[in-house]
Amino acid sequence: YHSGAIPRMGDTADGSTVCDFDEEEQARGISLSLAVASLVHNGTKINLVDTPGDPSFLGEVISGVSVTELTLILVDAVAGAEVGTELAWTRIQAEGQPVAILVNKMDRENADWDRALESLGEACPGATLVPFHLPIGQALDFRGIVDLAAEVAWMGDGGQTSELPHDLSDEIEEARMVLVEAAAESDDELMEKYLEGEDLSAAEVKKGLAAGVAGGTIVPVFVCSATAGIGVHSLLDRLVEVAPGADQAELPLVDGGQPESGAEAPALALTFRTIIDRYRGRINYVRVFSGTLAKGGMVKCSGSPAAEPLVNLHAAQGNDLDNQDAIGPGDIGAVSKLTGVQSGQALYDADSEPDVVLPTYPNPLFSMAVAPATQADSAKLGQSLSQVAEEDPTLSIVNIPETKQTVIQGVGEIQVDVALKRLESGFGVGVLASTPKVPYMETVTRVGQAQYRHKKQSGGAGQFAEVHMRVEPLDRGSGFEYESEIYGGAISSVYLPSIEKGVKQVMDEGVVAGFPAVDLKVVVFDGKEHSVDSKDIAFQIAGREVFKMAASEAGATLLEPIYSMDISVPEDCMGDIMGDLTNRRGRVLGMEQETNRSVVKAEVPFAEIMRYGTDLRSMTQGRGTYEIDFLHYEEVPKHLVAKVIEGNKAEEEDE
Ligand SMILES: Nc1nc2c(ncn2[C@@H]2O[C@H](COP(=O)(O)OP(=O)(O)O)[C@@H](O)[C@H]2O)c(=O)[nH]1
Ligand SMILES: [Mg+2]
Repeated sequence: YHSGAIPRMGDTADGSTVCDFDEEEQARGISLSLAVASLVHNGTKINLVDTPGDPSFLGEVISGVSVTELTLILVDAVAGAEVGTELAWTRIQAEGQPVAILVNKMDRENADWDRALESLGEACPGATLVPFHLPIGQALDFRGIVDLAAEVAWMGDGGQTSELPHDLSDEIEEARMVLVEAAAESDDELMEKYLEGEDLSAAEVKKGLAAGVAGGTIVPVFVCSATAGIGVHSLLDRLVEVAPGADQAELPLVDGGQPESGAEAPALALTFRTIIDRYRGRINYVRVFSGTLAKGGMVKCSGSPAAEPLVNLHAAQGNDLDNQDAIGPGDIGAVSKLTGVQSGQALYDADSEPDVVLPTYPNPLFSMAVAPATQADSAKLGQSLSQVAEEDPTLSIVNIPETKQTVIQGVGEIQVDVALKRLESGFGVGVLASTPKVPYMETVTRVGQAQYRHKKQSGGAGQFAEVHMRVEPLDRGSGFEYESEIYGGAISSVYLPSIEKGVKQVMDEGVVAGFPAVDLKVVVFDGKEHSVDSKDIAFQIAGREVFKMAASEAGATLLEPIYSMDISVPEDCMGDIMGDLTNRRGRVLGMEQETNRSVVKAEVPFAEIMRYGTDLRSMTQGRGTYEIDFLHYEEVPKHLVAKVIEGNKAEEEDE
């Protein structure tokens, strides 16, 4: 608004802001997905990608970082740096992107610049925080700002600079020295000049600051009141000067090279947000890295091999799309009606085949089992679920064969909750959501054998089959093997597949607690048949029964999935985390120190970490993060098997 890009300042209170246009966002009053807006300042176009703050939406932050040159972290001047600030800083650091910080809401009662700066120092370890602004007055008395690089003051929301306030001259001089020194330190030549006592010119200071910001050695701190419009103009002035330009953006190739750059190079873009709109169809937001996406051109996408024409290109301002003919290098826009293109994929000229490094999203941490609320919902559920998931690279829908459940997986609870709400509001599908079952499997632990005779002679045609069977354990991941050791024709070979069929039926249903059996070998070593009464069905039944008995003799038990975990917490939480991991039957493999955080590596049964996010939040006041990755299956400890069987029985009775 202050840049003139939109005629009226939106308000979250009435849902009129540009970037929170979704119904659910307006209802909750928070951003739930990333949004795009742009403005032109001093002849430079600035594309803004606004991301949600809740940790559930980490995927949106990763998408945003992948298409921008700098991250601006906003901090409330009253609260100072919060848990989210620290998490954002750590994350963006890891992504290797330049950061600037904006202390906003300086007009609010109890806003405090010094306190905010101090808290930022703690939340952003390792950051060289360099104030680019000083506030003039604060809280209810906040009247303007000093722009230290330009050495001017801006009073109120006026569009005019004014002289530096005399009563702040000491503070200004001190802060200016820090700024100039930071500029000098970013450039050897400037440093030499500075050490020789020479004054740096305005252009030199600017050059040094830009180098420091791009290299991540300077984290500029600005102050403003967005609603009152104080400090905004100067913030844009400085960003245009010191933020890396779009021409500095890099989209590296897998082989370590760089794609050709410039407007004439083959088009190469990254998609970073997909919306499937009821009226407008599929919309993909894209950032062009090199070349030009032009209307009528043919493009391919890293996710699907077929070339498609670019039919509709748009400039995007929040939810509003304006048609345009091309999106040039460095710019952000939207493409509609591309089938099969999702966020986090490369979009490129159909004649080229660049193998670019795509953003990597975290593995799912939170999941819910979903089932249709009614028969009518059941028909629509599958398709609407996959549409909801297609909009978000960190949401996925999986059918878990072990539990026969459909599960929606994401990063956090709010994210999954919002997705389920969308099913109701956007697609009119009612769903029942529940905590998913653990996908246990079953196996045997030793060699066991049994024999079974199936005989039916009452009325009509009789049935006869006798099978002697041995069951042996196999290595994890081997699956199922079936063999015959019948010599001399005790059972005709035509009946061997019948027995196998019977065995497989039981393996699907399990013999311990209803989970599929794996990693075992079945050997038929003897049996009997009858010339008239033996038939396929008789051997299937005998196969089923003898397998149940032999598997039980072979010490049938449960297998559970084990995940590797990387848990990052503030040092002072380590004790609690380690104790808690022990309670969860976790094996701690190691511990690493990263600045003021500790990273624990452990292997933990999935059953124990299904809601780890909630517990970690309370153990660390929200300051912990974790990642998980499926490792393998292991036997459930003997003393817990009965508990799982009980639990599963109870659930089945409920259903
Ligand atoms: N007093 C004051 N309120 C502000 C300022 N900037 C934003 N707000 C209010 O803070 C609330 C949250 O703003 P929003 O832009 O949704 O923040 P987000 O959660 O970071 O996206 C809204 O009610 C805004 O009106 C400011 O500079 N001063
Ligand atoms: Mg927002």
